[in-house]
Formats: sequence, C-alpha cells, structure tokens
Amino acid sequence: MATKIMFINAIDVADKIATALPPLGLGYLASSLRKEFGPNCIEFKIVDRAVEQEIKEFNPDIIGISSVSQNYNWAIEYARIAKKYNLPVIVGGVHISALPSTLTRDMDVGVIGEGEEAIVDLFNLFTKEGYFDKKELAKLDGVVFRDREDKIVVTEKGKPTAPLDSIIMPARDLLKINESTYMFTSRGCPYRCTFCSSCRFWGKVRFFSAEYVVNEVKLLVNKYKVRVIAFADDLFAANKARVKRILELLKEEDIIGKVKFTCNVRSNTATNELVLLLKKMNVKAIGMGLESGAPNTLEYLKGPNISIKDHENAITIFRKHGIEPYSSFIIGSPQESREDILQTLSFIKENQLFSFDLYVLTPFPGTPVWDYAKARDLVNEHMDWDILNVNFKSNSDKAIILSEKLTRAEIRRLFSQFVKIKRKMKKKAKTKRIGERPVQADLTNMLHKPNGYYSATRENMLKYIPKDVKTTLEFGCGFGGFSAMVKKRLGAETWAVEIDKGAAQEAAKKVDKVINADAVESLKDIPDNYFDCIFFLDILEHLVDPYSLLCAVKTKLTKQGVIVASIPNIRYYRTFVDFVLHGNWDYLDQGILDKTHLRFFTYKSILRMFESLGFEILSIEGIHPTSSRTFRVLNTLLLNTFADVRYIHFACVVRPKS
Ligand code: B12
Ligand code: SF4
Repeated sequence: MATKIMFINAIDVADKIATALPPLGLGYLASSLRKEFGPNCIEFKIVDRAVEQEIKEFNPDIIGISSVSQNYNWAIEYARIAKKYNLPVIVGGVHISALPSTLTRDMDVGVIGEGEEAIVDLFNLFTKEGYFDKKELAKLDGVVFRDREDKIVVTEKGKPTAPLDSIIMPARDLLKINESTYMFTSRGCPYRCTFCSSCRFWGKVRFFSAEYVVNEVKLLVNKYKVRVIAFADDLFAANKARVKRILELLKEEDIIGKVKFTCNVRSNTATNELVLLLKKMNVKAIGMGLESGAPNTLEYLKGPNISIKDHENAITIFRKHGIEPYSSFIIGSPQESREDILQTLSFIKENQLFSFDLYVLTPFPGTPVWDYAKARDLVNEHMDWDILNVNFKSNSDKAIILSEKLTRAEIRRLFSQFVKIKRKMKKKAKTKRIGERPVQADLTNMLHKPNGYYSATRENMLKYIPKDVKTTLEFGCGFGGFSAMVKKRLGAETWAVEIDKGAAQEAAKKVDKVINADAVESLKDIPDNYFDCIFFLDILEHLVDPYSLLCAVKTKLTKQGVIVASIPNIRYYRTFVDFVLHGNWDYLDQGILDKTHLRFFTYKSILRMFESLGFEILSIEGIHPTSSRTFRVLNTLLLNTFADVRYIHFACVVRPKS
C-alpha cells in the first residue's frame, strides 16, 4: 500500500497572490520522492487550508509543512493539529532554515536549506523504522531535531545540490497551474543585500542549463497552456551567455511569441545588450529591487557597488525597449532621515517606473538586519511571527520600526505619501495604455487571470447563432473554442481576430482564418459583405471605442448578416448590492468588474448603443441569472421593476437597419 504524505503550505489563504501561485517548493519535494521511490509508492496531497479536515479525510502517514517567517505561527498551529493525530511532522522552508531553534515540540524534524535530498533521506528513515530514530537523524546533513534530553540538535549544513539539472522539475500535476505562472532557472544570488534572506538561504549561485530551462518552458506552454511565465529567480540575467543560449533555443523550438516572460534584474547589470536579448525573448516586464533613491540608504541596503545613476540608466534602457520596469523600495533603515525618504519619493516621481511596491525595512531571520534588531531586543526566537508581516498597511501598528531617526507615526505619514503616488501612477499608466493599445490587457492583470479565461467555450451562446450561417467572424476569440464549436456544429467557414499572438497561434489550429491584430487594425484584412454572423463574446466592454468598431463592421456583414454579442451587466444584483449598499467598487481578475474593462453597460445602455448606431434589435435577453432568494423576494415586492438586475450578462442579436 502506498505511503501517504500530506504537504501543508502555511500561507495566508486570504492573500490573492499567495494562493494564485502554486507552491513549487513542495512540487520539487514530491518529484524528488517520485524519482527515488517510483511513481506509485507514495500518495501525495498538498493543502493550504482546512488542515484538520484534510487530515481526517486523507489520513496521511507523514506531514510536511513549508513556511516563511511571517507565517510561522500557522506552521506551529498545523504541527500541533498533526500531533493530535499522532502524525510525524517535518518542517522546511526559509524560516526554519534561518532559525532552527524555533522548532517546536510538535515538530519531529526540520530541514535546513534545500529539501530535495533531505526529504528522500527522511522518508527512507521513516519507512525503515516507522518513526524518526534520533541516532539516525544525527547522521543526516542539514536537519534539526530534539534529542532525548529535549535539547535542539542542528547537524552540519549539507552541500547545495549540484548540478541543478539533477533536480527533477516540480510535480505540477499535484498543483493548480494557471495561464500565468512562475518557474526557476537558477538558485541563489551573488550579492548580499543586508535585508535579504533569500541569498543567504540558497548559498552558492547555481544555474539550470539553458536546455533544461527551455524544456520546462516548453512543458508549461504545451502541456499546461501557460501564457505568461515569471522567472522568479533572484537574478535571472546574472549569466548573459546563458540568456543568449536560452533565446537561441526558444527560437529553435518556435516558442518566441507564444508566451510572455517577466524576470528580475539588478539595475547595475542592465546594459543595452542584455535588454535587447530580453526583448527578443518576449520579456514584457522586469522587476528591480531598486530599494532607495537616496545614496546613503542605498549603500546601507545594497552595498557600495550600485548607484542611483545605475537605477536611472536601467529604467531608461528598459523603457526605450518597451519593457515595463517595476521596482520595490524600502524605507525605515536605521539611519535614514525624513529627507532621505523624500529623496526616494522624488526619485519615483522623476523616473518612469511602471509601478512599485513599498516596504518598511523588516528584519528577516538570518540577515544582518535581524542581527541589528536582535541586538536592540526588538526581535527574538520566541516572538510573535505575525509581527514580521511585510504588509505595512495592515501591520503598521505592530511592524518593527528600526529607524533611529523617525517615529512610527512619521513613517506612517511618509508611507502614505508613497501610496498616493502609486495610485496616481496606476491611473496614468492605465490612461496611457488606453491610447496606445485599445484592447490589450496589461501584463500584471494577465498574471492573475484565472485558469480557463482564454479557453472558455461559451456553449450557451451557440443558440443565438442562426442555424444556416455559412461564414462567421469572431472578435477576441482567445484560443478559438467558440468558433471551433460553430465550425463543428454548424459547418460554417470561421474567421477570427485575436490580439494576443500566443492565443492566435493556438486558435489557428481550430479556426479557418485567424488574424493576429487588434480589432481596429484587423479591419483592413477582413473582406466586405462576407459574413453571415459576427460575434463579440464579452469583448465590447474591453474596448475604448466599441461604437466605432460596431459601425465599421456593418460593411463586413452580408445582406441578412447579424451581430451576436454577450455583454456584462453592471447592474447585476451582487455588483449592485456591493456598490449601492456597501460602497464597494473593487476591480477583480475576472467578472463584471474585471480590471481590464473600459466600458460598463446596463440593459438600457445596450439598447441605446445599438439603436443609436442604426441597428435593429432582433432579440435581447438576460443570461446567467442570480439564484439569490433574497433578490427574488425583493424584486417581487418591487413589482418586477428590478428584473434586469437579475442577470450577469445580456445576449443580444442585432442587424443593421436597411
Ligand atoms: C516565489 C516567491 C514568492 C511567491 C510564492 C509563491 C508560492 N505559492 O510559493 C509569492 C509572490 C506569492 C511570494 C510572496 C511572499 N513572499 Co516570497 N518569495 C518567493 C521567492 C522568490 C521564491 C520562493 C520559491 O518558490 N522558491 C523555490 C523553492 C524551490 O524553494 P522553497 O519554497 O524555499 O522550497 C525549498 C526549501 O525551502 C525546502 N522546503 C520548503 N518547504 C519545505 C517543507 C518540507 C517538509 C521540507 C522537507 C523542505 C521544504 O525544500 C524546497 C526545495 O528545495 C523567494 C526568494 C527565493 N529566491 O527563494 C521569496 C521569499 C521566500 N519570499 C519572501 C517573503 C517575505 C514573501 C512575502 C511575505 C512578501 C510579500 N511581498 O508579501 C509573501 C508571503 C507569501 C507566503 N508564502 O505566504 C521572503 C521570505 C523571507 C522570510 N524569512 O520569511 C523570500 C525569501 C524573499 C526575501 N525577501 O528574501 N513569494
Ligand atoms: S540582489 Fe536581490 S536576491 Fe540578490 S542579495 Fe540583493 S535583494 Fe537578495
């Protein structure tokens, strides 16, 4: 019978980004175990919530917990729950690696550093004895446990795995992989910024070979239909020759253009040559930890070999080549003055970053900043780990203030000045983008698109397409699922327009003709008087000017040709209640308040739009009604005057008036 391992990712499940990205570290552990013991010897389950319930249902033999410092309270709690069921507990990740002494009595063993080899050793040990024999544990490298006298024992740190290609790609079949995801092409960083725990965790810098990297990209694109890949390495471009080779292989494998990339770069390494390579790879955005616009603070945080000039040059070069530069900044270093912080603010205002994140200096275990805080009794090994939460907005009362020059209140006030600038930048970037590329969603939004966003087939819209259509045209076809269905079920010749190159290539496998361009550009390549039906399925709301496009496509229709559209309803019950009763207008990754919507429609405004453009409305009906009983009761009491509020979308069929 297979042994059952349950891995627990100790994260804040309310954090959208943390849950949108799969825990690759645990995926690497699973693939390492599979390589050693075969595919069927172990049954895995990876969870991040409802832990007790999951334990009862899965009935595991071993528990493994992964945690960063700010989530360590959860790791402690999960270990306690596991011990209620007498389960052996292994803990790993950056926190226990930096502070092995925080191993609790509910945790049998902690793994220090990389886990691929350690988990195999521990599994072997456990299956041999049925428990973790302390004498045997003492023989392993890089583990922490309590001996019989309850004393913490830390064994010698193991050597970092080398070459990295010997590591098997993470077991993504156990994880949820979205169309935007991340992967690693290296481990470690050659620099030693004072606040950074990552470079200290990984030790020596090591690279996966270009061949390994491109194979993983290929797997993500072909098997998991991934569209955006973030290289989450600390410094993806640390080895230029390898970047060149990756580019060559991506070209050979015909992957360029099918997937967008983002990566991290240190500003002093951003040369024209490197940026051109990244651009050719289809890198659309880059992250830089610029950290400060004040020379003294910059030197304290990142050392002497980087300057504000490097930052400015890097931003200019990336902008010049059309790659969006993002950055993070840190305020609140011990000797940083109010003027220094304002200098960073001016730096942000004067340079053309696309966006930035701001943090208040946090002492991560294992870093010089931790040692500084410890020497001042601001942290210790028994502290409440929630305090290390780096989200200053929600943690400003508890966050550790390391500044010797500014009070908590002053830092709070300065922080809010950055927040205002960030909001303005966001607004500006959006307006500019609207002018530049009308229908393209921005990369940061794409990074959070849920699975299936580009591959939805919308079968429920098929009934609105006239049965006798011979030629159809779809705007914004994504992967082409709907047009492919029309072709299969109604036998029509299908054309489609899709702005995204990768999606267009995928659609071209199923649709007769796909034009890879934005809607307006595509018109010149589309024949007049040719289509019996043109459809816009949840597309018009993404356009700056849906009116002109609707007018322009009239000439593309045959005499009896119709337009079929599905359009989200901004007055939909849940959106309406949230807005009117709770005052919320929160943009989301999908749905009616999708961040990439530029226009909002109601039943009446849809009618007005088509009528004012000279269309005859053949039918309009609500689809996707709410199932809320409260709504039904209210609407009945209000004599059905809120009928339109019931629907998420309206499906319309219209035809130009003769
Ligand atoms: C990708 C990433 C993210 C992703 C996480 C995606 C995900 N679902 O896992 C996102 C963007 C969500 C994220 C958010 C945050 N991150 Co982050 N993140 C990283 C990054 C760049 C890589 C992490 C990673 O996947 N590594 C690759 C895998 C292979 O490594 P690993 O997970 O550590 O696992 C290995 C070992 O640790 C060990 N191991 C891990 N778990 C276990 C369990 C067992 C049982 C065993 C045996 C072994 C084991 O074996 C694994 C294989 O070798 C690191 C920096 C870095 N380069 O490592 C920072 C890093 C981990 N993040 C950090 C921080 C601070 C955060 C945030 C708190 C910051 C924020 N801005 O909000 C949040 C918290 C999120 C959370 N986990 O709750 C810090 C942590 C510092 C600390 N001491 O706590 C790091 C180290 C960066 C830094 N500033 O130095 N992060
Ligand atoms: S460059 Fe980035 S990864 Fe490297 S030490 Fe500095 S902060 Fe850490």
